[in-house]
Amino acid sequence: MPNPILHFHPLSSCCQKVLIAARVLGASLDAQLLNLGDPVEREAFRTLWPLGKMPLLVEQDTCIGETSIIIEYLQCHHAAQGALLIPQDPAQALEVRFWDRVCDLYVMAPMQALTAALLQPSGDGGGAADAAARAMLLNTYAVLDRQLGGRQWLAGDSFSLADCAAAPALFYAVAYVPLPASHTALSAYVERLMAHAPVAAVIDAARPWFKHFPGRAGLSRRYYDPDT
Ligand SMILES: N[C@@H](CCC(=O)N[C@@H](CS)C(=O)NCC(=O)O)C(=O)O
Repeated sequence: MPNPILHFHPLSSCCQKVLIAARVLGASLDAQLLNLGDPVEREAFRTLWPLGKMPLLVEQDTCIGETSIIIEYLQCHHAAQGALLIPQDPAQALEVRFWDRVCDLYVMAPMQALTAALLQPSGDGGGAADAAARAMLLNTYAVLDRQLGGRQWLAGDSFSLADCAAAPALFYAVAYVPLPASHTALSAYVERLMAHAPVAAVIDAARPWFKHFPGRAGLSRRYYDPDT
């Protein structure tokens, strides 16, 4: 059976979430580069997936959208023996899914809102929506910092779906709103995430594209040097 096709872009935080998961699960995908900035490609993609959002997984004639659903699908149908990102125990699975939602809705979404504001024709960010997104990030950082006290990963004892969501969302979010120095557990967690091999590989593959990230000025020099 052919591999499922992942329509993706290496710079996209949502796509990175699924790429990290695919590595952890040992799932083989055929990656199809998607440039939604190209109007023709965008229109063609919308005929396949009217919601117009990436990533999209296509397996034979079935389209599977939404990062968390794609990851659960990969775990069910394409994971190496024993590889898990959502625990089998229902209570543990619920905890993982909860923190995945927290990262998507309260880190990924405000980070995307800040990116979208910079992509507006005025391009200066600012404004009430911008302030709300920044406040949401700071509030979520505090929640995550509390959760991470004494823990290695966000939910449960092992790297999970929640960490797949957290890694790219936090990577870009801190470029806009740095972590407060008092959040030592969260800061250590971000370092741990970035050093984790599947995350490091996906972030590394995105390096050539960081020059197109509207918040690039806030990225650590480790990842983006404006002078090169
Ligand atoms: N809730 C969706 C979010 C998907 C999403 O926002 N994707 C972004 C890339 S990170 C996208 O397609 N943006 C292009 C656009 O909105 O036109 C998921 O988890 O898959």
